[in-house]
Amino acid sequence: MTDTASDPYQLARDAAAAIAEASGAPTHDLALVLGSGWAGAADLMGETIWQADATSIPGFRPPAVAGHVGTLRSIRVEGTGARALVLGARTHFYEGAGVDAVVHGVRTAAAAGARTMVLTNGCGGIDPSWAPGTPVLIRDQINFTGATPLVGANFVDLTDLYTPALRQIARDVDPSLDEGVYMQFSGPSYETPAEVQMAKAVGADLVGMSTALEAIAAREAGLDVLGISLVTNLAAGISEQALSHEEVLEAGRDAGPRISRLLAETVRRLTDATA
Ligand code: 8IG
Repeated sequence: MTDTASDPYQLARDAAAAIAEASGAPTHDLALVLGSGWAGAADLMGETIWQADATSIPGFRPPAVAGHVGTLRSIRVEGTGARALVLGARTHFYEGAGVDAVVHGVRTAAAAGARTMVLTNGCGGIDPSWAPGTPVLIRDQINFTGATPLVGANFVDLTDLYTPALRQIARDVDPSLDEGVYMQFSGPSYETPAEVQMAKAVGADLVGMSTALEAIAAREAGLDVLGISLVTNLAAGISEQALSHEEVLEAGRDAGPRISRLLAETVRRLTDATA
């Protein structure tokens, strides 16, 4: 099947070719998705060689959420010279565009040559010791969407979905980083307090509306995956406070300097290790 309209992998190859052409970089070494609160975090990584509105590249949809910036960037990583493809926004499952649209950025990164996918997000925290603004490394995940990007008898092994060696690099950069299990809900409502208690009972530490489907697609494509969540709010019922999108944006702004340094230094070290 080579028909772009019906083959999401071909659409990703078309997108990668368009990025190569527009950016002047025939391949990229790694890619990052910047989630809620992470928009400024790529600025310290290196020099932006190219940037464009994502909608100028095949298969990318305009962002649906305030605070998500739909920009694609090609960055030359400071110190290592590796090229990083930065996806400044994601398509969420709750937009109803289907799982292929959700994982298009990941498949495009793989088609562009990336070996490593860094997935970031803003999420709710279940551990009350994680104040809003705390970054947490994703150790494992629970895909609670009822969906998957995989089709057919494609039995992808997810035992070490979040590559242990990459987590170690992030912890070397920031030894105070905790790790947790991320549970992807469909959204777009936040959880009820009862759902948060269910998530806790099945082993989740973080609740959100992204990342898990993307991580599966990344692993299908053979990429190493690093996931970092920014706890922007305590999950519903964990604190007295009701949840608001403003709270989420504010926590991201306040955490900016710390997570920017964490991301930039982690990317520098992991491109040092793989270059
Ligand atoms: I930012 O508390 C953010 N995204 N499901 N729950 C879910 N998604 C989120 C939350 C949250 N906070």
